[in-house]
Amino acid sequence: MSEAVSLMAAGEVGVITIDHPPVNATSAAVRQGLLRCLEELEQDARLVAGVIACAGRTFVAGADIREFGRPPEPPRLDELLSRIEQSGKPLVAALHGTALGGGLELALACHARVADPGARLGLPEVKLGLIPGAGGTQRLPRLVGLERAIDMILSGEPVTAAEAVATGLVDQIAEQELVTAAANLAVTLARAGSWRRTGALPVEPGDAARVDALAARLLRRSRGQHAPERALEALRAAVILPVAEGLQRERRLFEESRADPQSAALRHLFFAERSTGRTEGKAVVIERVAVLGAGTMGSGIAIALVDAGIEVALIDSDPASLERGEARIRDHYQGLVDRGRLVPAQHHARLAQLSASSDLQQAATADLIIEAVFEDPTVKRELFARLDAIASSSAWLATNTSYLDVDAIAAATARPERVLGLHFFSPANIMKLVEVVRARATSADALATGVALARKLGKIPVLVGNATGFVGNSMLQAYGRENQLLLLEGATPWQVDAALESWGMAMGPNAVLDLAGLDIGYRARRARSDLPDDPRFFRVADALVEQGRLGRKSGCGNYLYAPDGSRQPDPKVITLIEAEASRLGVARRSIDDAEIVERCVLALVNEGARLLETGVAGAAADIDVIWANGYGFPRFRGGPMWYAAQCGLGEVVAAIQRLAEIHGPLYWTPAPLLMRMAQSGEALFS
Ligand code: 3H9
Repeated sequence: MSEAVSLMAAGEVGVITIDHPPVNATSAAVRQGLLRCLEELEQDARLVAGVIACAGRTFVAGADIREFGRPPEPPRLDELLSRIEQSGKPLVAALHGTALGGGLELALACHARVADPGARLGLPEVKLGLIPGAGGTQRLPRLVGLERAIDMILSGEPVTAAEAVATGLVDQIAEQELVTAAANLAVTLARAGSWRRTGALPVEPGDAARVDALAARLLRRSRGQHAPERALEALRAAVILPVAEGLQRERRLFEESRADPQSAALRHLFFAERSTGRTEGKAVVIERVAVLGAGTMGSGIAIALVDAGIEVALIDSDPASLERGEARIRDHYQGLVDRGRLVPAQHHARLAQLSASSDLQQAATADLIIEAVFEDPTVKRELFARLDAIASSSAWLATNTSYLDVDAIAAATARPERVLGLHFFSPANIMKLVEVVRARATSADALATGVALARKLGKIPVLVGNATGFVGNSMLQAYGRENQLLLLEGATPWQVDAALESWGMAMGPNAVLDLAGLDIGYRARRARSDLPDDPRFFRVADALVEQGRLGRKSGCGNYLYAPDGSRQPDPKVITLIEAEASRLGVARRSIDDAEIVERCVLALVNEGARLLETGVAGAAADIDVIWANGYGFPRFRGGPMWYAAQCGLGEVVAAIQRLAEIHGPLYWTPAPLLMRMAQSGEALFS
């Protein structure tokens, strides 16, 4: 087996190369190899300096995340990097691809940094519930100042090579071959006989008021998470403590974050997001897509496709709707130009990829047709029946329905094996999640093609089975049902929202209903025959619609909206809820926040378990990915199923049974899968 790290002489420079696919993470073998090569380099009198570079697609993209759950193997990365910093020969990091986390920390410990123009550099540890643990919080502020370091570390967002050179994070952008450029700089440093040790530099503390405001803003954004708070503490230590003590403080805080259940949850999602959408089929490359329906969803999908370099024919039989959709897309791109995020040439190229027409025949040359017309099963079936005669025989047909039966839609065509669901979330150009729906006849190649397309769009595809609402919306129905019952029983919409938001949900369910438009669910419920025979079911939402309160778009719904979009509680809503509760004979009482969270979250878990058992969800991790990426479930809780596993399935079942005693079995019969697992001790996650 070839070594993960090797040393080769290039003239008087020793080039240390890390070759550890896929992303050159600093696994034990890499750390050991680096130490060995460093010692060889130091002992070799012919070599005056060194370069640390990587083979493959990227410089080190971080510590090996898989190792965090295991006992550490020596040498520790932080100790190795301090050793590198103290080396008697100058070392230059040659950065390409993504120098992230422990990778950027390795570069910071070197004596200079040269970057490929396309490199990106960052410390994304907070996204894994961690803080940089190998000197990042102490060395980065010494190079770029406290304010920029806070920005990079608390946001976790990477910077470009150009930004890095402007802030002093890297010394040069390579204008020639990267390793040669780094070697030349290393020789220059050796000849000069002096080089900078990052740890010896002072920290530029910046303007205290500005730094405090930035930190407060970033902490607000990461509400509920522990890692950004810890990272800030470590960064502040860099200003007041000598570097050796600062490094110790960082290490303690890193270890605390590594042991924090929030980090385990975030690491679970990291791997879960990369494990979804695995299929046996063979994906076909999609170059041209017809999007049918130019509404909000259709135009959002069109933008996502255009951004990925795909040619799009936007088709809508209603010329006015087509015009509005096209205008929406043009406005979107013009907005990017105005904000300097798109240069005119790119703007022109994007628009050139898009055509708009009222003629369905324009779909004839598409590799894939995505239907995004309104949620009416008859309209959809008729459209698919017409597509057979128009679409090329090799074209795939996808529906963007969010809950209708994909089998019924596929049955309208003569090629059901080429029909699948691609359930995008709104706004489709922003939301990462796509449920790739497998109907009865859908072929493996159709699924693989849908998954590959979603990945090309930068989305996270999750394979799901064909059941009303698939995975995400089935669970949303259970969650929404509890919200609605809590309202009848005595909670207010703003209390429910506040309780769930402070638990970590991005937005409370009543604010979400207002945003989406209460009439959407109202219409959908009327079209369904499979809903529980329960007069309380979504009764508050329905009563709001019947009073013309449709949500934000009508200025009122669960809340009252000011023209600037801000919301406030509306006493009329309480009157309406009280009237409905009294009509239905529901006794009202005071409800505490813990009950709100317990009932809404357990409703999700129980429904998730049912979907898992019936195979509509392929894995517990898939459910977590769906809820974290499509429904604002707090990532630091890992998703509903991870959360349930952490609570303990025995506890979860006991809590559901307790709720059944109070509220009856209609909604609170524990899913058989949960019962079995709780009894046998089998785990949801291996
Ligand atoms: C850290 O560094 C802590 C230190 O401060 C302190 C230490 C003491 N480890 O994403 P992709 C795998 S924390 C292990 O599909 P892309 C990934 O699972 C770390 N495995 O590719 C996948 O495996 P598979 C800070 C990793 O091109 C394969 O590589 N660093 C790691 O879309 C390809 O990944 C980060 O948080 C890892 N660090 O994106 C960076 N990274 O093929 C995390 C990736 O079996 N990584 N894998 O599914 C990323 O952001 C992206 O992977 C990257 C490439 C941008 C690098």
